[in-house]
Amino acid sequence: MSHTSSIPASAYHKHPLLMSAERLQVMRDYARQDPEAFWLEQAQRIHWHRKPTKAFRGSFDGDVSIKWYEDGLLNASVCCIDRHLTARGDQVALISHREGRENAEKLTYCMLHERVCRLANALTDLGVEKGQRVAICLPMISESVVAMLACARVGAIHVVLFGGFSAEGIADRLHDSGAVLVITASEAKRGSKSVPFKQTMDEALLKAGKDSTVHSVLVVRTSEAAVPMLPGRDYDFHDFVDSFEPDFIPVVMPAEAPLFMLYTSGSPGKPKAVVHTTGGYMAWAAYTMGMVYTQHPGDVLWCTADVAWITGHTSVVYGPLANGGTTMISDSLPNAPHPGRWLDLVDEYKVTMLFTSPTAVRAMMADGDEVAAAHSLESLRLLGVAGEPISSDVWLWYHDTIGRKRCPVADTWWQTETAGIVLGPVPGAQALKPGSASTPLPGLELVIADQKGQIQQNMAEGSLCIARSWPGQARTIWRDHDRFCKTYFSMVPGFYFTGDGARRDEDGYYWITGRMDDVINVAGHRLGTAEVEDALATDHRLVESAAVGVPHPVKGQALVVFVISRKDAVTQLTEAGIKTLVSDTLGRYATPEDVYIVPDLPRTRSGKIVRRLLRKIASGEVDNFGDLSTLTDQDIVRTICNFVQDKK
Ligand code: 6R9
Repeated sequence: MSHTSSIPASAYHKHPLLMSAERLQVMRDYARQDPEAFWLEQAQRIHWHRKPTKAFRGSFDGDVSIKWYEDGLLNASVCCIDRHLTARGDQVALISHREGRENAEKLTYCMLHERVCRLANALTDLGVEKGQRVAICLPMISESVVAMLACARVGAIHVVLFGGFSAEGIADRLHDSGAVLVITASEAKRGSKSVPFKQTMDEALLKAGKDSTVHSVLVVRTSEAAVPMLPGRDYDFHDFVDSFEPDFIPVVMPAEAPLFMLYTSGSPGKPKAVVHTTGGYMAWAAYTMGMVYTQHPGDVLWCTADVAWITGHTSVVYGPLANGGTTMISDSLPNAPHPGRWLDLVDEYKVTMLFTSPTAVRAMMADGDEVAAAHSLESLRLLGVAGEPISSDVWLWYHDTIGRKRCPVADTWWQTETAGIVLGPVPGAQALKPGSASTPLPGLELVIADQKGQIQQNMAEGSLCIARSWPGQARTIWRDHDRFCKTYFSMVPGFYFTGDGARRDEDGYYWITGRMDDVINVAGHRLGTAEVEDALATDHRLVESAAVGVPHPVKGQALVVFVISRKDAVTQLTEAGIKTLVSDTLGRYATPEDVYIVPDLPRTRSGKIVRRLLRKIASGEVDNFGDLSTLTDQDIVRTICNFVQDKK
């Protein structure tokens, strides 16, 4: 809420390496006056085999063409590893904590180099060539970081797939991306549960059948449990990889060569892979992470995101390593085996910067203040969040109880498509407003458009758009440039439309109001309601369905589905059956919180389902539905309300 007063930068200890307010202003002015020079200067944060002489070339109009640093040549793994070997080869680059194992694995830059090179040799031996796609589906273990960097080293495009996807979801993505090789694990532990990575991958490959382009599967054995291996296709990761040479000459890539693609839910329909390229992305990862999470000597950055999301790519792997920092990963849960587990790890590994999701903060808050009070948390100097809106009370709890009022909280707004932080405070250089994602980083020009697409000045509320390109901007949707143009550039012609609504206040601070399309955000995971409805439509006992997001105290939003059952169906639909159908088709993360089997749905005269009403009803409202006169059948609202109330 904007009425919470702001906290001045002077409220915190000013580390000598932090940027001053004056310097930040100089950067903003420079970026505005000479963007070309500004972005060429930011590109110096990374290592180039041939330095670029141009920054941006392209346009948001018509066929949308985006190119950055076009004549530059580089390799992303060199930016993240080789360039640090002389100055800090023995510094820890990666701390990998595994629940249930005594000591975390600590890889120095030299060790990381060795592992990445061995895998790069192994990939080459298996025939992986530059430009080909390699799918990575791993838990949060060191091999996931090594795998991404090894792909980068050989010039292959990595496609990291979330371990929570269903076999069908994985099969679709393998098919769409045309992946030739898969790197996966035998299983993963999530608290007391085992997640069968290899089994799901086998099912996915079986579904893909003869259409599959995958010729090899590397399997990291994460436990003693037996795992079926298909001779000629499956390889034990370490048995195979560890015998290769620990050196590999990086494949030098043009700046605009794709580095990775990442699937994300969008509007409408099926998930799409956004494509990020090497030069712009690397410079952008180094810049955005350097501005907000500046690495000071001795810093340990723990970003708790899964590597399968953009936050994992930029804030766990590429950003901190490009900046020569120490990054930490862990496969633990925030409150298992006991509440406060993540705080134990903050103390144990002397984490200085903790970057997590509002959902995790709310979960910690629900554990009670005593849990936080029982920890030292003295190592922390900066806290951060991203992925979903954080309310001012949760922000203040994080700030006061975890950060002990000593650590600034950086609420950063960004997207898979932006690849790095767009809105976020520069710690030490500006005031913080609890619940606001602050202001754009220098070089970014954000605008708010009204319903007609008119750009609004000063204080305003509307669609959040970006006026000019930035180096980390997604270049296209894999094999569907048309969809890319339509999704992001047709709403407000000439501008990138983010899909989010926002309000800009009197100080130019932005307050995100939420998605404006049919994307919902469950515990920081993007989910398209149309994806859920498509999954449900495969059951022919169902006439129609509507999926909506409703507020949830911990997850931010929860998925609720309404379905109409076919009257003549031989077997009856059940709520449990519907939940299983969604989780089998999309993945466990998409399991609906509630399912209501109803006789009909509220519709307008033109037949459109009125989701606004369903959202209200599912949130427990029983009246205040506003004007219902446009509905074909007003009684249905009362009928559905009764269904929901009966269940509660
Ligand atoms: C980084 C990431 C992007 C969507 C985005 C928005 C929501 C992200 C936010 C936020 C409010 C923040 N979002 N950060 N909403 N405040 N600080 O999460 O990428 O998974 O692509 O999600 O998440 O709705 O459009 P991604």
